[in-house]
Amino acid sequence: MKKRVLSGVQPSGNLHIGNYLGALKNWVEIQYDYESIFCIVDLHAITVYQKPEELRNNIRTLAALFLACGVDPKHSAVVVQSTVKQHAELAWLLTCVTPVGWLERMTQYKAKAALQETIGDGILQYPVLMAADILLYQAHVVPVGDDQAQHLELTRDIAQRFNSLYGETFVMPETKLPAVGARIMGLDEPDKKMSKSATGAGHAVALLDPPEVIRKKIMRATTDSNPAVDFAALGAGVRNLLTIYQAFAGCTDEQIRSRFEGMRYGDLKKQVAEIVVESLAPIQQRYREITASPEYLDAVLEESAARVRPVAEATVALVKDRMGVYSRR
Ligand code: AQP
Repeated sequence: MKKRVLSGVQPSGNLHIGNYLGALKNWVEIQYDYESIFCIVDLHAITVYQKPEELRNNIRTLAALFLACGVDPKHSAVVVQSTVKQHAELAWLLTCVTPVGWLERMTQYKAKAALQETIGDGILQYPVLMAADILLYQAHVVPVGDDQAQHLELTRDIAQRFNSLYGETFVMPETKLPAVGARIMGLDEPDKKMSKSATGAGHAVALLDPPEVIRKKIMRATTDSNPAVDFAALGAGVRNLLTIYQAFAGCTDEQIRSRFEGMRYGDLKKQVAEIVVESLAPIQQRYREITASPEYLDAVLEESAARVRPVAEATVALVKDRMGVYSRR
């Protein structure tokens, strides 16, 4: 039997090349080696206020983008988290075995909490819900960008704690990071990771940005005061541009060095912009085709949820039974 892979993205804004290189590209490459489940985690998105109409649209856009990037719905399930109610149910059951101190230590919690006037409980519970997503399907492998590595560590801790309290129940999931592109930085602020919720106009290249917008954003990317690429003294901005090129081109460190050593920053940026434009063009074309038939997207989402629901039901039934929570005999 094939092992299971699970990953997800929040419909919290425009999908950017960091999400693509850190997660989606990897999903597409490994999907046939596993039984694959890819989630649109809308219950995670609402841990920070989302305008309802925007959220509704973002969910559909994200589902279409999964398919446009190459997720094959005949093989891989594309699941909207809130349509399989066991995600929320298991999250509560796991909350009850999770020490609050573990959650308060999460760097993403600290960073997000610092931006809010009132800290919603959902922000604290975010990683428990993520643990529930993964453990619900007994996933063996979770391909993510490296900002999520700490949450994966926590998922294993929660699974281990549950297993030691109630007996062997959960599979221990492994984190799978991409070899290149695990952390793409903001184009305007190369010391911060590229993020959907950042507001700077030149921060991120969105997967649906038109070619002229992509070129403009990359040509304006922050570099440093050197005139040309020097591998002995790479600044964060230049390193980020080289990583973006390498991840899209799929070339080795050696090939990158021989192509770009000594190249003026303006020329480097032109080459990065062109490879991003070229790589995103087929995704954008497929996206237009997919969104031309909304019924197709609804059918994929409904069929995917129906396919995974029996696994989710079985896990929750097992967990409730292990914990002694009421279940009909
Ligand atoms: N900058 C990044 N580089 C590489 N991978 C990244 N990922 C996110 N940012 C980068 C990976 O993309 C997947 C989906 O991310 P998410 O939607 O769950 O949320 P996030 O990690 O919090 O990403 P964002 O874009 O920064 O969203 P907001 O601003 O809404 O919080 C994950 O696998 C993540 O690792």
